[in-house]
Amino acid sequence: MIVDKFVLEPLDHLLAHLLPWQIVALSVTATCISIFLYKFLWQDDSLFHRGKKFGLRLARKIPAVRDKIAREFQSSKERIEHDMLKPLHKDIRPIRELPSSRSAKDVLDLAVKYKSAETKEWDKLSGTVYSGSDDLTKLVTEVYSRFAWSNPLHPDVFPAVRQMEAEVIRMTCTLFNGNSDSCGSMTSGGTESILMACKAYRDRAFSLGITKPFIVAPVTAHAAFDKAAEYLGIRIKHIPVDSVTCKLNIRAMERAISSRTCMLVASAPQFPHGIIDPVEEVSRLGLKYSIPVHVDCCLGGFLLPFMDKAGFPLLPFDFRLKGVTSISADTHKYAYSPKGSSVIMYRSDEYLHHQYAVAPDWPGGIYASPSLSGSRVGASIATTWAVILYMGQDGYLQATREIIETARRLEQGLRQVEHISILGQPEVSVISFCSNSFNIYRLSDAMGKRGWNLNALQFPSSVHICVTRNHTAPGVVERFLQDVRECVEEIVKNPGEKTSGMAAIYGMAQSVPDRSVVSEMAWAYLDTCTALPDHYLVE
Ligand SMILES: *Cc1c(COP(=O)(O)O)cnc(C)c1O
Ligand SMILES: CC(=O)N[C@H]1CO[C@H](CO)[C@@H](O)[C@@H]1O
Repeated sequence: MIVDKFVLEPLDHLLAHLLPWQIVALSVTATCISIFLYKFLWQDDSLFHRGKKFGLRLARKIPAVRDKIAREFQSSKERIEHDMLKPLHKDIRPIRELPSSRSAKDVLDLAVKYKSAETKEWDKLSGTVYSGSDDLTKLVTEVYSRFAWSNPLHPDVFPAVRQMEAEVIRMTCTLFNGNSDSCGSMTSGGTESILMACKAYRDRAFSLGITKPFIVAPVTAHAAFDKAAEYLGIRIKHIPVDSVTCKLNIRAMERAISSRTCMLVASAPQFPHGIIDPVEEVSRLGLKYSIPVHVDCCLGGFLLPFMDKAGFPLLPFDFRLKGVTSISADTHKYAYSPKGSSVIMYRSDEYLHHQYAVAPDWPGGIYASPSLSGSRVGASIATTWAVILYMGQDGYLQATREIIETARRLEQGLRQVEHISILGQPEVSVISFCSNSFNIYRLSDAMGKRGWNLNALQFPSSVHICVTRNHTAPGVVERFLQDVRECVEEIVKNPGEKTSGMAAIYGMAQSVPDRSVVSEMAWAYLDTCTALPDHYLVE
């Protein structure tokens, strides 16, 4: 009745003088406008965000802004080139064309000459080389030489490598308390492992009728998740972490979940601050909403499973938690195998099957591959297998004990340095710190001049050191702390001094509101990585 009186009657009255074709035309136009508005307003990117991007794009057209960006860009580019394109050796000329053949001895001599330009101070690196001990180098190169030509794409030709991969996967699943249903693949590294998990969960979501799936991950989750989202054409929602503990805000994660969520992510530990997310609670969310949970144990891979026994008890983080459906663990970090090796594990093949890629109709044959690569480095599987057997339970336990003890000693020492504070309560091997008194990147620059290679972090400005086996040698922690104290003392004498080097680049990059400018600078960095300019080589 009410509808009749207040809606339909006035509408009739309004349209009474229109011709039928006009009513049809009006309806079509109104429908089109509604669809347009709906599409314009309801996008994955909020209206506010799109407006901001548009505003920043406009701002770049203003001559003063454009010139300032160009100047900053040029000076960053020069700084990057200056740092990276130093000549290796005064009589090494870059090779640009295929030379005529040389003897193996000549080539090896030249390789050794190239190598001599690289640092030998591995105990001054953050992460990067996780062991590098001479006994491992010997084992790895001997095993490599025997498997140099193997390719697990052909298990019929290379059954040994097939079995080695199966054994590495099984040993790793067992280490993470997977039962006999657990399964997985070896990949070329943490990034590929994460990419594969995201691919599996995206395709699982597709199979459930979710057309635009998205990942929900803490903002501190590794950038490999952003890369995966980019490659896979899906979206990622970043969840903030607590500003003091650096731990994932679980309530914010729950609020971000929707019917389109294809996976939840927890890190154990996360790369920036070495903090373990509340994996148990993420697992519970996964069970509550029937969403798969990936635990990124890339860094913690071969440390966390040994920490209880080493005397540093942890809450459960692995397949013991019912909601955890996959785990990535890098063998090329704390399992001490050479780079190019990681394991992605699943609770059952129900998930793994979504990772596989099969082209059943290819004229080249029925093509099936488990992960990103087609042909794979069999030797990398063999060396990983060899290193794992060589280390064994007791070897990893001992290494974990030494590394965590070293990290705790380093943390305690840093806590005593004035003007520096540690972020959160580091639980594993990474310790991040910042300063309220000065620009922390100046400290990493000053330490860099003394040969120490720290990782720069942002939002908030901080740096970290990732403790490896090499730091466990006597005196390394003491030398590090001594250098930190001296550098800090030097810096606070002049806290407002103009920055240079990394400090300047990071300081500037964080203050740029238009993040696409920062991306372009990163392209300049990547371009430099493969550059062979002449002018740097004539000294
Ligand atoms: C190292 C790391 C990764 C993956 O890195 P790769 O360089 O591809 O091996 C992922 N997550 C965390 C927490 C890491 O530390
Ligand atoms: C314990 C360990 O791995 N030590 C290594 C540290 O790095 C040097 C090279 O700088 C190796 O020779 C050591 O064996």
